[in-house]
Amino acid sequence: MPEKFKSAFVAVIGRPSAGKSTLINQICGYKLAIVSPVPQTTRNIIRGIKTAAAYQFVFLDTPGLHDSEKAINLKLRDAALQTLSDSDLVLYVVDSTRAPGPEEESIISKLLPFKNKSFIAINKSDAKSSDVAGTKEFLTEKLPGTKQFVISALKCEGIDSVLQALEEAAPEGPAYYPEDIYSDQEPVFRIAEIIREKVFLNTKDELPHAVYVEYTSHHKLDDGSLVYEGNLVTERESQKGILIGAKGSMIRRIREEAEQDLEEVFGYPVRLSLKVKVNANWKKDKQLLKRILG
Ligand SMILES: Nc1nc2c(ncn2[C@@H]2O[C@H](COP(=O)(O)OP(=O)(O)OP(=O)(O)O)[C@@H](O)[C@H]2O)c(=O)[nH]1
Ligand SMILES: [Mg+2]
Repeated sequence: MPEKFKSAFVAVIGRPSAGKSTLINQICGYKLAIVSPVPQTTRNIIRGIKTAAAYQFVFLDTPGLHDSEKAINLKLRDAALQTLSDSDLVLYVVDSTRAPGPEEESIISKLLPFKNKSFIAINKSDAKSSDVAGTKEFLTEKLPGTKQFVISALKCEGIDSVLQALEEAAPEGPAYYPEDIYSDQEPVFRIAEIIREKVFLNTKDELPHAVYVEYTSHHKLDDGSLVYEGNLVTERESQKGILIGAKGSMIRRIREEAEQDLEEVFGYPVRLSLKVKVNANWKKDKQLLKRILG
């Protein structure tokens, strides 16, 4: 380990769909956090660990900040905001394809007390609809002096400069995790997340947000594969029907796509046994929310 090893917890915050999870996956080199075009894909603080010769960063992927008074959204927002004060550095990801509106201003007002440890990543510069100049102008006015970097998380462009700036700003400190570790997530949590990603990618309207994955059990088979049993819990009977699909086609697709990703993530086959259940009130059940959102 070099003499002046640096380490930092880095909170990654921004609006839903800004590209926070995509960025962390690219930096860490693994699919740690699930990604989908549906806003509010991330529901938990996901840690992604990046270790280099001279530093270790623990990135804290957060649920996108979204103004809504619903219990689940308030819990997601509280969790994301808590990471601002808990972390050494903050990386604020801004979507340059969306005109900055009141939601962006609301995030900036929460970021202001942490301005001195913050960096801005203006994301999606590769997209046709990206307005980097307009986004820069807005951010320069609202957060003068805060360093901005133009990146494309998707195309892996501009990320090295962000890492360099974070390294310069990071305090000296020890590695918190062994160097070959890139995630501290329990396998059953990662499995549930990848199943949830496939729900987000294959269903639309309100359905993705109506679903959570309830873990039941898992066991290893003699051939080295893992069997995971769980339920996809929805809020309504009609949603249950959509999730099952004609002759079970939807649930089969979700299962097969998830099994394919899981084998890549774990290096051994994961067989999923999934049922669909209805619990009309899961989003209002405080104890359940505490269990699944942490
Ligand atoms: N064109 C383009 N699309 C991107 C880029 N980064 C992310 N996306 C897309 O934007 C969508 C949202 O990405 P996520 O990484 O899930 O965004 P997030 O900020 O984690 O979203 P939440 O978890 O909902 O808060 C996905 O469809 C990504 O493929 C980028 O650099 N360029
Ligand atoms: Mg996310």
